[in-house]
Amino acid sequence: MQKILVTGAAGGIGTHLRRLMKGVYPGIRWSDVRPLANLAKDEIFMAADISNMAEAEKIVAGVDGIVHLGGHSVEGPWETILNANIVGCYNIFEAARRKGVKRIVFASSNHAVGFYPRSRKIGVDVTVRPDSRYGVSKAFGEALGALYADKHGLRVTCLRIGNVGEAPVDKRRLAIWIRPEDLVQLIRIGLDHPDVRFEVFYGASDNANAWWDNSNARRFGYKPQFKADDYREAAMAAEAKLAPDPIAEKFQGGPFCSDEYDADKRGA
Ligand code: 15L
Repeated sequence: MQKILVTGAAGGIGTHLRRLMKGVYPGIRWSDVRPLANLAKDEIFMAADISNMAEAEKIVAGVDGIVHLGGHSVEGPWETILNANIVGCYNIFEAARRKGVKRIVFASSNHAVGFYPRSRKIGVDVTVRPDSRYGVSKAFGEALGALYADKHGLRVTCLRIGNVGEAPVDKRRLAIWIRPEDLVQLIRIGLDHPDVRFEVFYGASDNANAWWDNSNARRFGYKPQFKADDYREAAMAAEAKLAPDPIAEKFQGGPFCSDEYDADKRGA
């Protein structure tokens, strides 16, 4: 892979990538609707609102691969999710097809499958069980990825990302945490591995309490370097300070599941 575009570059994950992917690919094009903090002289930035197709086409033109992080990264009102994550995601895939882009790595989320119980270990072949409008938008992005791979031959990797950070911050994150360095490893598999057609990987480090079977990523050579268990004590101390939330504690998506939850009022 030569020329790479990263959307959503001003966000948390984008900020990690600016540090960790510097020099890995020549002349990475960073894009966001917001300006980038501390733009270095050797960084290339193009502002774009990807809910506008013309702007999406402009940033996509001339690249070989895209890391699509752009969009709203948590639950939000339907209008917000619709524009940023449904229309915006469609525009990126469609612009990529029109402009002859070869690969897309799509930042999906654990919230596409958040309503699986924590008691169940899931692989990448399960039916989606979104826990929020945000999770639905990530399931939509995965479906778009499959369509553009099967019908148009784009090579697509969907990363169901857990929680990205330097350390897991509570009990749930002990299961789903990923260090930015391990995420970069997954992204590079999506951009470079010759056998990728359409793949789903879990974005998690080597976590002892994982709820996900990530053997598909390992089949492509993923070797996570970090373990959530190394931070267990601090994470459990932080957990002890949280208010009890039985619905969040039952399901993998945690507070995304208990937020607006009223199934019990309908006898479920
Ligand atoms: C996500 O998908 C969000 O983007 C991130 O902000 C976290 O909330 C994460 O999931 C999580 O589940 O912890």
